[in-house]
Amino acid sequence: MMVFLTRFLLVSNKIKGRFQAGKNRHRFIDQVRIYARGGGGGQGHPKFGGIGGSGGDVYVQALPDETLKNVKSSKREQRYIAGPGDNSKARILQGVKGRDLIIKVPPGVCVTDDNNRLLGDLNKVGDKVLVARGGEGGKQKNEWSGTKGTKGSFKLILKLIADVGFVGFPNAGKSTLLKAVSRTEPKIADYPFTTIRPQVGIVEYDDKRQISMADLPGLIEGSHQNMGMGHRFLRHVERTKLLLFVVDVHGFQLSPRHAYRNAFETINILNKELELYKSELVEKPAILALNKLDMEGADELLQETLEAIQNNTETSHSHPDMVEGTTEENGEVRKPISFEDVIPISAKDGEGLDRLKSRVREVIDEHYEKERTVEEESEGDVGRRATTGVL
Ligand SMILES: Nc1nc2c(ncn2[C@@H]2O[C@H](COP(=O)(O)OP(=O)(O)OP(=O)(O)O)[C@@H](O)[C@H]2O)c(=O)[nH]1
Ligand SMILES: [Mg+2]
Repeated sequence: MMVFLTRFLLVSNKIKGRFQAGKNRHRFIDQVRIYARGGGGGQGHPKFGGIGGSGGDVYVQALPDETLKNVKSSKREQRYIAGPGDNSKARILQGVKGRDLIIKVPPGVCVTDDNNRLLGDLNKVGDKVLVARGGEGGKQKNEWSGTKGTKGSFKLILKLIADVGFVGFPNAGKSTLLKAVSRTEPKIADYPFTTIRPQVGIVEYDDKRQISMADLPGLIEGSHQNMGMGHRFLRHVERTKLLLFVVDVHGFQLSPRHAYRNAFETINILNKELELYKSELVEKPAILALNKLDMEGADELLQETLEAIQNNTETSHSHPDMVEGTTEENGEVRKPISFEDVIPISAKDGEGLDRLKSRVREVIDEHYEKERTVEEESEGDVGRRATTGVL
């Protein structure tokens, strides 16, 4: 009894610790608020018609090897103010422009204003967006006194860019899988919330083709409402092209106080969490990996899970209205994800991983193929229209 109790206390302390770690100490910064103001314009020189220098601008630019941590200071809102334009002087009639400021961020950051209006997506190194414009230099039009720069508060939000995003409950084996298929060394342990920040690994195929995969902290029931590690990590799957569900075929129980969920229930809960967070997420191509097949009794559980998935797909196909009509209160999803494939694996032993890797690649390639066709078609339209115009 003592042994059991101590074990229980240890486990629950670890869970508690994880929650807190996520909140405070090792914070992975993926959102920062900043204040930016363009420099003021310099004074003009009415006597000689000299024009003041314009104020410097503030840009946010994606550059390699940057993190949002570099942007964040201890202050609640970091201030970025560009340099003022020089006044026009008798010797130098055209005032020199104020110094521009560049806020350096990693690629994958989107910039919004205070009302969450998107100003720009900085997807590639070099992409930049203007957030505050410098004031005009003094000239006749403004009675020779420079104008103020624009100002405002902005949010810099990091969304990881990876081809594949791992979605799963804690302890399902997501990090073990990432380690098995890439050269990354994520932390792996037998308790929930081992992973507290997203990590991207590169999977290289025999022909050197590379696909990036993001291991994310485990989701739990209520993640969309910011439970557990919260939905702040869910946004990282928004930009992935494929969702890889990693599910322990034995199901999951967060702690003795929480309900046990079998693998099929786990899949539905994940489905629901994604749908409630953003319904488009369930439209993304998805593959289901049922993990830990090396353990005893796993085969039977696998059969049960496969049957449950099969029945569910059939029901939703034959009674689409019924499924659409089910409410979220009774715990059912409105739109069951249709998986491109369901693959039994053992992330630990490597069983099934080759098949998983090649299916992932096929689905991603299909995705790129479709994107290309769509692009070509729309370019074709432009081309045709242009020709018609000439005729
Ligand atoms: N037997 C067996 N154990 C596995 C397998 N995959 C993972 N495990 C074990 O399951 C536990 C959890 O694995 P992780 O890879 O840390 O799980 P995770 O999904 O990343 O968990 P969080 O980071 O907490 O969300 C570890 O003890 C792993 O060794 C598997 O295929 N078979
Ligand atoms: Mg992990």
